[in-house]
Amino acid sequence: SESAAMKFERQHVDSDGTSSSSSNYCNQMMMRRNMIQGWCKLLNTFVHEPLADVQAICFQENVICKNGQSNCYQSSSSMRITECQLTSGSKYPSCAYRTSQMERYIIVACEGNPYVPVHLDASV
Ligand code: PAX
Repeated sequence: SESAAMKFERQHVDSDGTSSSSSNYCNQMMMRRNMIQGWCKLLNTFVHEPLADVQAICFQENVICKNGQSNCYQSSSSMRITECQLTSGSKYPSCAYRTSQMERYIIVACEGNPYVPVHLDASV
């Protein structure tokens, strides 16, 4: 079955994705990565950097997570990301997303041994 680390990679890492020039990127990726399952996820971030660079964030600046836990880390460099925001009025299973490219520091929660990202907390 899928580990938490594998689920994070499926939902949040698209290293080869060109910083998504297509306005259809999110509609395609949310489907292709099996994220339209029972409901429309409101917000999802894809990171367009090498997996090793995303995994390395677990050893960068320790910050408090939104839920108060202390296992969050902020990237020391800004990263190329695409944010997928559910458009108002879209109804499952027709989840429609707005695609926005940006350059942000990302904050991930890490767990396990090896210590790897399992949750994307925010981009700042
Ligand atoms: P998740 O379900 O929140 O977390 P996501 O990141 O894809 O998934 P399982 O066993 O799967 O339930 N975990 C933690 N979660 C939160 N905080 C800490 N510190 C933590 N440590 C471990 C995946 C797993 O990580 C575990 C948690 O128990 C889960 O284990 O975000 C809602 C979703 O939107 C995404 C990120 C979330 O999905 P919210 O609003 O609750 O923070 N998302 C959110 C995003 O992609 N981009 C964004 O900018 C924001 C704000």
